[in-house]
Amino acid sequence: MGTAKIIPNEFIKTLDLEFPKNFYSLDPQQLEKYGKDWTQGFTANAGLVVFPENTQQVSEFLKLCSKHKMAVVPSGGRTGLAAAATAVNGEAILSLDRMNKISEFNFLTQTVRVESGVINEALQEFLQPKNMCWPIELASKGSCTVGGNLATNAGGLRVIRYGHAKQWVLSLQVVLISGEILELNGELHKNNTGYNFCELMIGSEGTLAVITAATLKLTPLIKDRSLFLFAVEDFAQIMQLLSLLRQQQHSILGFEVFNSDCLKIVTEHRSLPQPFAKNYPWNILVELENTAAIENLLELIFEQGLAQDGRRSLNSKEHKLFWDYRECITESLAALGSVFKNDLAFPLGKLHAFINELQTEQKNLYPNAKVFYFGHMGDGNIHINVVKTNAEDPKKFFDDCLQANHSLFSLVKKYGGSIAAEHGIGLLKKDFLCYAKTATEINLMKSIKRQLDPDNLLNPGKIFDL
Ligand code: 2HG
Ligand code: ZN
Repeated sequence: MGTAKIIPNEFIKTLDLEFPKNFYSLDPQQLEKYGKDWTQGFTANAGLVVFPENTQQVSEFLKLCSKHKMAVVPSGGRTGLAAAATAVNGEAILSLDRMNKISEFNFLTQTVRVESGVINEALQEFLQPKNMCWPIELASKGSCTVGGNLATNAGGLRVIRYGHAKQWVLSLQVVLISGEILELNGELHKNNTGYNFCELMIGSEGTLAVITAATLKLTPLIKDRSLFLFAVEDFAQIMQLLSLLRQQQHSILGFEVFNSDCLKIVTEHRSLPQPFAKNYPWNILVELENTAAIENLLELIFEQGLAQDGRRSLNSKEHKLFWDYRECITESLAALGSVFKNDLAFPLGKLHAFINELQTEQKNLYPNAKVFYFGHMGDGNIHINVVKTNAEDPKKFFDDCLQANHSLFSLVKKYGGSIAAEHGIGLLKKDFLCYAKTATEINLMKSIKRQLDPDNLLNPGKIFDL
């Protein structure tokens, strides 16, 4: 942990006098815990952490921060992988942990109102008995919060069917750095009245306002679903398989891909059985809606030579096992040692050529490290994790990977890709924003930021430096 910043006495005095007991903590363990997210390579250096219980307290606290020019890092479940929720300069952490109420569920409007500290999985558990869901499903669902999902415009395992978080929001409550509370969009499905501030806030990584509550759109839970696991020799088969499913008008709920190295580390880390008699370079997890229409899908796929092996999950135990192969990749990689994350997106037609070129280049880019390929490839999103076991100097490994980003992102640009598909920019990628946006676009983003946060107090240094 870095050296904690000295918080001005007057600031602390106001907290003691005007805020509830236990509103803040200066405890070094708490500062370490709340000072960073899951991103490796950054050291937590938080000045204090506050735990408001309602929007009014968030507003009062931001007013105080404005007055004292205290920088603030909004903080949800801290599962982010771009260091957008990491404090590196003695900022105040504004944790939304205590704002976790779910209310106003409504069948007529198919919406639910939540405070932003609600854990994603707690929301799904609340909705399940009603046969409804908020279809943003993430491997980190047990820890990530709805507020964090919205601040980062989270994607996850169901984007192929449902899109990103921003598509599932009707209205937002946000607090500006001035303390002003805004209710954005008034729960309207149709509201073409100029610029859409609700959309602007979603994915702004806590740099424009603090999201305190939202009215979320819901969709019926699909119960009639089938899960398949395929093994293929050649990446080309993956896209052919997806194409076949689409030609046959299957409703795809998930299309996840992971290479054999990922499968190996998950089966080892979690002591899981091997799914197939033999290992193949790529594995594909396919979830489809409607069991009746797919009785002979496996036969058809084998007949057309689109997979070397394949299984359909036959019961809930297998269903969980198949998903575990995919969902446990991140934790299994973390257990191996130092991990450097890349989260890239491509037009579907370009993904294969990009992977081919990267596989040829990877030894030069990442000497002495192992590269793991997995992701939501049905929507063009690939997570490329570079791993060094027992790195003697993790900082050097991290810096070398950052340096390699220049070559990697040039390649991403060549294939019309994005350097940040779903994890955002945060601290991790801000120096590479020019690979994603033009100078004009970056300047426009900066002018919006200055307008809403003139003193650069809300999550400063995230996405870009002002
Ligand atoms: C996932 O798809 C997450 O499981 C994490 O986005 C990806 O660990 C990663 O790189
Ligand atoms: Zn992902």
